[in-house]
Amino acid sequence: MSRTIIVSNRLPTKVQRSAEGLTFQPSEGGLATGLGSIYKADGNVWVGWPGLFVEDPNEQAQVAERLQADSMAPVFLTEAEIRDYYEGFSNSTLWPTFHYFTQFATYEDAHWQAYVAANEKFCQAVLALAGPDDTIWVHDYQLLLLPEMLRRARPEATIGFFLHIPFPSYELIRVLPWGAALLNGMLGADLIGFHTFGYMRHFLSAVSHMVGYSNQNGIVETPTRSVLVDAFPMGIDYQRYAEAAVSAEAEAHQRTYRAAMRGVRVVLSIDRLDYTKGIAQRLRAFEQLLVRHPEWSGQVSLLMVVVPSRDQVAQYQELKVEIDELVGRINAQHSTITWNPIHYFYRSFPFEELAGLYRLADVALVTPMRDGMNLVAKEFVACKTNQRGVLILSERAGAARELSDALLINPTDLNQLVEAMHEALHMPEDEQIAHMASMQALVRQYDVFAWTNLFMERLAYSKIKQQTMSTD
Ligand code: GDG
Repeated sequence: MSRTIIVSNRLPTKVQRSAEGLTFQPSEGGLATGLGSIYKADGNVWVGWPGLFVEDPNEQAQVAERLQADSMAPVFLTEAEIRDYYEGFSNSTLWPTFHYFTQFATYEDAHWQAYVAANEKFCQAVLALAGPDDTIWVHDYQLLLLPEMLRRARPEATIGFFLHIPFPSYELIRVLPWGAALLNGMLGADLIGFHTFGYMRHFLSAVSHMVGYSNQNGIVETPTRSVLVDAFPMGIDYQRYAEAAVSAEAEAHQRTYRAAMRGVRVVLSIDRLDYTKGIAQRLRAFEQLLVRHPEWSGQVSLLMVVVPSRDQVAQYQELKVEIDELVGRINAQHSTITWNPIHYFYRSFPFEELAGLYRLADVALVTPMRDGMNLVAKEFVACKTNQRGVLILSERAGAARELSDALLINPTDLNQLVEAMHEALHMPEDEQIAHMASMQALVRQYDVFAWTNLFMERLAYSKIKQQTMSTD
């Protein structure tokens, strides 16, 4: 029987250490939902790091046994691997480079060596489970070398790769001393997927300049195989968000929030703490809105959720300080006894409360400097079941390619951001409904299940094509 093996840096279950011992919490992430029907099916498995350091072999066995019952197989990382492969090469070299933040990128040979070794470790974990004809779907920038490693060991396997972050211009890739090796790593796959055609074009151009393989209609010809490259914009579980937004729980949350806000309009901002998300720029723009359009003073509040992330990396710690200071300064300068300009939460909310916030918001401010896709934009759209509300969206988020009915802005252009907020808060209801309805139709149709099916179908097709070509 042929199996499907999903591989990503993190497993879809969060394992944490508490006073009572280890706890296991299923992740609510979009990827886990979308791939749930695949990895939970008979014989299939998800391979990845459980997200914490486990040293004791007995404890490792206990974690492995528990995860195995839920179709998962853990890859345990050492403290040095977490530091050099994960926080180092993945999050301090690839993440900033692929998001055009080269000023934050480090180029450490030791981190590169750890990245190669960790990819090899994931490879061994997959090989321990995979048969020669299995389908393996590898995810994201932490595992760029894995497709080629797997290909060498399992030449007949069907291997797919999907990148969740942007693929930048060739000019950025060639800055990396290991650029060609990374491209060759990805080319071990039969199918390589990106969120947008733009990222796909950047990849093809980098491959042609740095590896010397040309392509025709997205098919890269290597000396031994052809590799299909395509765009698959990732969706969300639309139904789940739409239903959560009208649930009794979300309604109760929304009612409490509304009463507390006393008629003040709400601009919502939700992100992981990350310099790519444009959080500080957003705060400055909100401050300018109050300065340039003082009529909004006392009438509108920014509700900002920042989810803690990567707090071991220096830039993230600095960004946290910057955000804390900006919020403090703006609130100190503008608040009144009865009104707070910014409600700032540095934590994550349970799913139903999140749905309540989406439902409450008059405007969602999704203004990343760069973002592979951005699912928050799509979740906001799905939760607006009465079709009132305005999405302000950065043109540099992958989601902007699909959600062209949003108010699209350049996040560096502070003036544009200020005026977009002003316009959004003034937008007549019939206009809001027209834009929201057309975005909803799109987000509903191309949901995460459609995304998964399309990728798996194309992967199967790329393999059949490969086989017909080799027998011709
Ligand atoms: C990467 C790429 C790409 C946020 N706050 C809370 C919460 N969230 C959930 C959101 C959303 C998810 O986190 C964030 O997803 P994004 O897509 O916005 O961003 P990244 O984490 O950077 O994801 C990105 C994605 O991969 C998929 O390919 O779109 O471009 O960077 O689902 O709802 N969830 C809960 N409470 C919170 O407070 N429960």
